[in-house]
Amino acid sequence: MERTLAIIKPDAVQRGLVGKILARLEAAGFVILAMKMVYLSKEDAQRFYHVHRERPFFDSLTSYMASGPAVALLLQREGAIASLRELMGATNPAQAAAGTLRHEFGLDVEKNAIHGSDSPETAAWEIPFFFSGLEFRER
Ligand code: IDP
Ligand code: MG
Repeated sequence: MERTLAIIKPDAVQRGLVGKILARLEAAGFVILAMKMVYLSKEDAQRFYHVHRERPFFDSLTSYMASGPAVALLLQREGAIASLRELMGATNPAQAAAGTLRHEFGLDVEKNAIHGSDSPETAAWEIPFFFSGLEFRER
């Protein structure tokens, strides 16, 4: 079993899509080990996305991630990291395959509804960014 970190991003929370996205994740076999609504500050968002600090979209991305509440999820499944990336679809919803979460729920390349860790190393850093060991147990 593998674990990954997902975030239902502020655009999706704001449009009332939390329940629909959770239903899609559960239907795809992900077990929710931990979940909470978070209000990232701009500084929190800058820390979370530090790998993108040189990108032209960094300032806009981090302002957007701090623009309203998001839902952080610790998900478990066999092959969770790759499976979630596949279910999410391409970064740009306009290029995401039909049936993917970003195709269905994303607005544009920035406001694309959901985040998912992109590798085991990233997941190992992103999971404790949001969740302490007191907040989940192996299942
Ligand atoms: P990913 O979320 O599919 O892994 P990354 O390239 O890691 O995509 O980018 C992180 C986030 O930054 C994206 O999910 C999206 O919200 C935002 N982003 C990526 N590329 C662009 C862009 O070209 N313009 C604006 N925002 C972008
Ligand atoms: Mg990424």
